[in-house]
Amino acid sequence: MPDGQALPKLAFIVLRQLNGDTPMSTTRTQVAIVGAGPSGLLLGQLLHKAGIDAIIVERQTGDYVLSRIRAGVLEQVCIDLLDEAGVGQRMHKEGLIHGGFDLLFKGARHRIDMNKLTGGKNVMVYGQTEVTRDLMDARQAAGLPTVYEAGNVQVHDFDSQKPRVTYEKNGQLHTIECDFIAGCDGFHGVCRASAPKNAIKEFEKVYPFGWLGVLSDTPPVHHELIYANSPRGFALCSQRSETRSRYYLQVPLTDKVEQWSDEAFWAELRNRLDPEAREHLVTGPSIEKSIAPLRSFVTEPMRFGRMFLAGDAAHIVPPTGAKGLNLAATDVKYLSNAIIEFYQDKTEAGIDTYSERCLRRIWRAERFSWWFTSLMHNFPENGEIGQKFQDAELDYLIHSESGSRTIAENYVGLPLDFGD
Ligand code: RFL
Ligand code: PHB
Repeated sequence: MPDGQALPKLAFIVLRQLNGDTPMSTTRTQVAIVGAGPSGLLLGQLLHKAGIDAIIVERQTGDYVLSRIRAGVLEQVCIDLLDEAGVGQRMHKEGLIHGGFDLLFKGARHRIDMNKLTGGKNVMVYGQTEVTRDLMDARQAAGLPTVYEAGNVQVHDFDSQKPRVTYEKNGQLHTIECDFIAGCDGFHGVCRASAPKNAIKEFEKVYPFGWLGVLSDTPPVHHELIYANSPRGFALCSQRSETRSRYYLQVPLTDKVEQWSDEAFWAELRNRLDPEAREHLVTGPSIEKSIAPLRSFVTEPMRFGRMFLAGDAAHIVPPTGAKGLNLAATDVKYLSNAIIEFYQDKTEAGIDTYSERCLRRIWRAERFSWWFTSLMHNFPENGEIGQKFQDAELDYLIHSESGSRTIAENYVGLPLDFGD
């Protein structure tokens, strides 16, 4: 045999296996969940509440998963689900209820009173990091299995009654035999990539800009969120608590985070705000800074035999309107209900309609996020007339009650039975 070091790692493992000296283990569970982001963890918790076993395999460490700063706004449907999963206590204590948000354009701010316009509905400002931490803590407290740092995760035989998930850890090859695979592994995951190419259709729009986000331990500039359309580009003033702010700026896709000093960020944010906000803005050192690309993306269908996709594994929305995590939560609700019905009521009805039910809700949220993104961002290719159209639409929205209600009811989230 040639020098083993010259062989690719995978081939080396295969050879060791053939020689019979690679340790292997096989475990059995009902549902193998790939990905320990909010979708995978929430699914695991809801299944556990119903007495269904699941193992989660995650390729990163728990700390890494918690270090990703993402969503900040939860819809009522998501809040209810976290309560149902038994992890809502801290969220109710620390989360901030918001009944409105501001639209800033042509240098002036206008409040959308979501609460009044939707008959009493609100959203909750509570970071995805905290949601994830609450779910992780609950999983650990219940002694439920999560495999972090699982390498080379692969899904097999999901077109049969006996699907399997394999992964490598500590030089060992592990197999999980299961009834179902839940692909909760995000946009870059392995599950969607493993679906047969002739059975999957993908719809995608990539936007010609990204969001530069800064997290800072400074009091928020305003008690509610401000979405700003300025000729210099979009800006968003969000928050995580009364002492922690989250701000975003529209930046060219070619920008690198290293090019943006804290000073440059604050100066540009100030430029995009109204005089009052500019005056109230408290700046400080960033504790996180990153650039996220924006895309609209949907996979159809979301079921492949006994493998289901949920959350960012199946769809991405641009973050304008804060729908991503909320959509992931409703996928998980439909999926957990379908799996619970399968075991408890011996029916496959929920499984058979999973994809269709999710996609109806997903396309509505995709449409809203695309529309809100198109309304609020600067598109130089549309010229001055593009800015004029945006200003006119914003002017209509804030002065027409039906216009304001349309944005409010989409922002708080359409009811689960909308259109049924
Ligand atoms: P995640 O969070 O990406 O988690 C997937 C997990 O799967 C793991 N993984 C694998 N594990 C094993 N084997 C493999 N081969 C694997 N490949 C991947 C990953 O390591 C990861 O841990 O998807 P999930 O759980 O579906 O959750 C979706 C949400 O994270 C996402 O939709 C939101 O963050 C989107 N989003 C927002 N959503 C909201 O509802 N409200 C908001 O205010 C909001 N703001 C945002 C956002 C997303 C943003 N970015 C950065 C894209 C703001 C931003 C800037
Ligand atoms: C956030 O706080 O991260 C956030 C809030 C609202 C959005 C997007 C992101 O629309």
